Amino acid sequence: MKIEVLTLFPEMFEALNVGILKKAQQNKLFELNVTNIRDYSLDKHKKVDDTPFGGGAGMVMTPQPLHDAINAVDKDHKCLRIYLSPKGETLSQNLVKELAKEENIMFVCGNYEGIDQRVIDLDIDKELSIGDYVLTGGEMAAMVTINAVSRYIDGVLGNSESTNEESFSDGLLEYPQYTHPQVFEGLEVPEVLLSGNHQNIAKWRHEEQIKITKERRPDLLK
Ligand code: 4FV
Repeated sequence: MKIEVLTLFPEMFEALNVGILKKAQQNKLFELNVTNIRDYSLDKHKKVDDTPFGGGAGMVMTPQPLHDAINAVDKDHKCLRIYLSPKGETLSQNLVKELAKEENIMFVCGNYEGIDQRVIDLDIDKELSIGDYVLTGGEMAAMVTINAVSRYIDGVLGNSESTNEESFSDGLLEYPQYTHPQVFEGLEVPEVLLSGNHQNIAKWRHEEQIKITKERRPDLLK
């Protein structure tokens, strides 16, 4: 998978160059290219924002730098072009799995009050939200999405990890996890997990999933 990111703050994406995502890039499991939108501004002062028509607080990103950056980086429109916005479809594990099937994805990160609507109309394929709150910029939303999607790229998770049994993978929240020591601060690991009886362990884990999901996310059970 090739991931293109357009942002005013390329340095923020250094956060993806650590841990398993760094290793995955080194192993060429996916490619991450980050472009500074400001490099495409034709303004003599490299301006990329201006006041909103109709008044209102804050600034809006001007269309020319964005439009030119998008079409220079993705000249043949091979990318699924995603703009991060509270107005978009809310990210979910199912949508993550769908995005993981794409060969090329471009994340366009707005800042300030957002971007000129004409860029969305002309150049964007999908608006995507990571939740019902407002951020100062789309960069962290892009990183959250890239992180979640990358877990579904073959080879990114080691053999010991899997996307099979985790929250939302079967529509339920995940069962509680325990590791060594067997007793910690006087609290013991549930006996069944020490039994070696895999059928009973699986039964206990599913029962825990149902219990936790009923308590915390009954909406998932519908
Ligand atoms: C956001 C979200 C988000 C809105 C204006 C960036 C900001 C600024 N993106 N999920 N929630 N974006 O708040 O994705 O341009």
